Amino acid sequence: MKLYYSPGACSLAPHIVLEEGGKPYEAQRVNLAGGEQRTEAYLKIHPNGRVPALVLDDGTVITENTAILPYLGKKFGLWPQDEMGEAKALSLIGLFAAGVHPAWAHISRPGRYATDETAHPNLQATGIASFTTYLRQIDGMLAGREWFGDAYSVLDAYGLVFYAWATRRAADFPMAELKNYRAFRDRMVARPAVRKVLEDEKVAV
Ligand SMILES: N[C@@H](CCC(=O)N[C@@H](CS)C(=O)NCC(=O)O)C(=O)O
Repeated sequence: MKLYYSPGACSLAPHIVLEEGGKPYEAQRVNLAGGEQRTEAYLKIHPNGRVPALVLDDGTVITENTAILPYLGKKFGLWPQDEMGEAKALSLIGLFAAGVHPAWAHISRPGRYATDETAHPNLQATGIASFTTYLRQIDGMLAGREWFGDAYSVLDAYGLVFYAWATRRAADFPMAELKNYRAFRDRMVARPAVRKVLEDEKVAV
């Protein structure tokens, strides 16, 4: 399998899962800052010009974390086996992809939401407020728990992405308050596969 990723982007989650899986895979960097995601060649892989994209050995492409993470999780035993566990996992992946990630995008890519640049500071302030609400919600989810689900799973790889993003703009967020999330971060970093990917991508959490 081949993962198209960009260092520190949401593709960090499937990258960690592939590393945890322990099977050979290829990680192909996409230069987002240089606009590689909008080249004709990359748009053939991901028509929306985003990472992650996962290319299977038969050439099939899977895009969207909501599909890639359950796919890899089932392959590598990092996905709940019971019906309710799966429903809860899909619920959290949906929240991460449709709520938390777009809140961040309001901060990091306001141009996606308004061409009028005078609106950007307002979009960013709104993003900071909603991302903060999500950080507190996630911290609450982790109270008294080791992992997001009943066992270590793809949810944890995805959950680490947002902690990493928050640390990039730590002054904007109540990092000191997020004790459960920080303890979760420490448990993640203690895992050799997670450490290896963070080192390979040169991502600080
Ligand atoms: N819903 C998509 C979001 C993918 C996405 O927005 N990826 C960002 C990086 S975190 C990206 O490729 N941005 C490049 C761009 O906007 O040009 C998923 O979860 O897979």
